[in-house]
Amino acid sequence: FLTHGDQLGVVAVGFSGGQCKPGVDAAPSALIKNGLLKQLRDELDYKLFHDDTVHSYKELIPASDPDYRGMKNPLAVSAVTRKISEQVYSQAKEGRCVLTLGGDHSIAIGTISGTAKAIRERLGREIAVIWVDAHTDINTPEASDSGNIHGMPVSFLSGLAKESREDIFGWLKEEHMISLKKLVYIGLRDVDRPEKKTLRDHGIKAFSMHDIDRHGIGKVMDMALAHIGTDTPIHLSFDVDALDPMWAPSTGTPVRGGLTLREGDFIAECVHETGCLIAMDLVEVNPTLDSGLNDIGAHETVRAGCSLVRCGLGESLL
Ligand code: B3U
Ligand code: MN
Ligand code: MN
Repeated sequence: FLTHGDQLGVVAVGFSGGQCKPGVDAAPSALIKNGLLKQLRDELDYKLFHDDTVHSYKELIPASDPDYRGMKNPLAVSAVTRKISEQVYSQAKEGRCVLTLGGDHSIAIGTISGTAKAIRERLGREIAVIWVDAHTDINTPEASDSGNIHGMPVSFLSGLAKESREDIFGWLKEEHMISLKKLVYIGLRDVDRPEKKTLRDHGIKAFSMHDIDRHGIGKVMDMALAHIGTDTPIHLSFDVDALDPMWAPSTGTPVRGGLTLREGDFIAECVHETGCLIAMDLVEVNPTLDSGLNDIGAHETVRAGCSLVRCGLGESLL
């Protein structure tokens, strides 16, 4: 077994600096208020390990944070993700599965570097990453049009983007890194041109919505998990914008033509079933963005997020 099955480390990250829309920092409280942690404790029987507070990391955010290599809020995102990396590492090194509630997707720089380091030290293994998202988040700073760091985490985690300044991701060392060979994307439909070139050049395994339409989600999950191989520790990083806006409208960059909630839950269930899940992130829920089109708004997005997490943590097991 890769983790103690009954123990769950929880990190609640109220941080939105990886992109420009406020409100994604309110997601952890909204998810918890909707009963997520109580359900994990009372219905799924996890013993939870976490601080009582949702971290805002205010003390780490500098008064002045000018753009650097086109990145917005570089000092803040670097300092906050460095702290998250330590938080996740200290949970994972105890052998716990770690649940991180974001926050925007830049926080994965922290979560994945933390588990990569802990699993190397504890098991001598490299982790695999399943990245469920409408986007690939693999822009380098120079290739990014937006400068938003939530579109760059995979490039920093894989070493595609390098920076020697310790205060701007230079703290990421070899031990924190992941291999692009053990990365699988699911749900893609809004990928920038330089990102497509990166996928091709590095032969990165990627299942777009087109692939899901063609093969069905069952076959896609078989192929995704076959690529990773059995008995490999898996970090599942789930961006709620992978879901269709019908199910998850309250997110910063909704893209039509996405996963149904059931397909999202199925992905999480399949990862759980492997017995190899060592960490899950749920990111980009923004309860303050309400489309107002109908009654499927912020509340539905929060509910969908809770469902994804419960499925990843074993709710559907009979
Ligand atoms: N690829 C674009 C858009 C984007 C990435 N992730 C989200 N949006 N959520 C970028 O800004 O890098
Ligand atoms: Mn993302
Ligand atoms: Mn996304």
